[in-house]
Amino acid sequence: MPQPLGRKCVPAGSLLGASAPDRTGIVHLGLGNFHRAHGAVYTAHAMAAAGGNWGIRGFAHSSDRVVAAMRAQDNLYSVLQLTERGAEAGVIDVHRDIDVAARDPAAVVDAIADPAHRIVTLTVSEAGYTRDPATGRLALDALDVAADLMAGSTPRTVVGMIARGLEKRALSGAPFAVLSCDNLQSSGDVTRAVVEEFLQAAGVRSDVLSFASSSVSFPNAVVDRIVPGTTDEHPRLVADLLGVTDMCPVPAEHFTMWVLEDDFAGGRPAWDQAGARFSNELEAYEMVKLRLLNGSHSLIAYLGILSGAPTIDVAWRQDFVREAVLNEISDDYLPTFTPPTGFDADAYVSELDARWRNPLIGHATTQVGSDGSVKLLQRIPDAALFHLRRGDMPHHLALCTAAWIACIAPPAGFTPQPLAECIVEPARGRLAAAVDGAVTVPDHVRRIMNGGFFPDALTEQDAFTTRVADLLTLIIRDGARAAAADVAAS
Ligand code: CS2
Repeated sequence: MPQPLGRKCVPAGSLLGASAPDRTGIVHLGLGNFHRAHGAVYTAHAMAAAGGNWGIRGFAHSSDRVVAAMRAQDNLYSVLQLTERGAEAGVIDVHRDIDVAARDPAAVVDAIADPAHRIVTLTVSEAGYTRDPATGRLALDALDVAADLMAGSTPRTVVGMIARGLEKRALSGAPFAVLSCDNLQSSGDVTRAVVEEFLQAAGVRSDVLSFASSSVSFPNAVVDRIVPGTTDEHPRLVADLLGVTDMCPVPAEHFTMWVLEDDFAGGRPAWDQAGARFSNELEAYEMVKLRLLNGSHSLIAYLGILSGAPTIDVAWRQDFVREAVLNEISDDYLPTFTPPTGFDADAYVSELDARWRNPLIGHATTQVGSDGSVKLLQRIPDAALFHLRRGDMPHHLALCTAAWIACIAPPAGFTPQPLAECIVEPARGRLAAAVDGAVTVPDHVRRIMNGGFFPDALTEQDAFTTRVADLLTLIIRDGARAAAADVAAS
């Protein structure tokens, strides 16, 4: 019988990097699988290389599942690397206190205010930044943001917690960095903007605002590692590989990448000695990652869901999906940006091919397809506008938008594959309200495009809306494959 993983039972040679000291230096919000297979692993390796008091004070957003499982294992867990050559597992030991933010948001505020903590890292997903899709600014009208802005309230939103923590920390004046590890363009700049908008709307004292601008840094960063959800199979694999029972292992691919701006007001772990890259070409790396990987991922996911493919590798192995995605990369994405120095597009795309086809990952198309209303904002509008403003039509970006609508807000009379119901989409209700009473597919699409779900600059482009409506009509009438064929012939 395998023993439960815990401080007394760490299989010899299985520790990845170093154990963190008891003192915590990082507050992390979002204890999901991505953080546990990405930032936490870099931090463990950085401490093995160069030491430092960089234990992590972690907060899950609202679910107790991971926190309860990790606590029962002295905050340890394993990362299960799934490659085509087989699986490997290693143990991570960098989290010290862990909690659920929703249960005690004041504890998050206090942790951020504590001068011992010098970095706040975030994996809160695109939705966690509470931005208005039409303007990109903090959604001041959203109920949860408005509630957080009330004087004396305990903040519940991520932005509210960071802002109130920063306000309290201004008393000590201890500098720190807020590092977004989510798939956002200009992630640091965006995070600074929403936090400062919150502080201004909350009417904080001017010394808090000057503390924010002089002593708090918000480095931009690009993160990359495909990390699916944990299934019952993963603890079994860990038991086989390490001989211990781990109730919350994290499966992940072998590939991992982190590119950051070196702008940490309170210091940082030696992440560079753990494989992270510090670069001044952040925007170029962002374009590569958010467009070529994430943008393509969305198209694979929605075409996959519409054709009944449960996982990315199954979707990707369909010729019509591969053809659409490869053309999306070459025609719609690559022309829109200047890549980083030395970037080799062919090599990057063949690496993507190997990553997406890995059958052991089992990355659910519905996981990638979830939260499309916030994810697509990073993946479609700017690239689409690049072409539309030149009078060209980005057909594959229109296809991705149409496929998303077909899955999430299908016109009356069309029922997508049952998989579509497993997509988590916070805007589902608002989308349904927007299309209520639409009589034709073009009307349906127009109501979504003009309904505040996309930036105004894109919704002004009638030709794009028309192309999305045409493709949605084809999806409904003849299926996703036929719509992709129409795009291929355009
Ligand atoms: C995916 C990402 O779910 C999604 O939207 O595109 O989570 C993707 O797997 C990661 O960004 C890879 O680094």
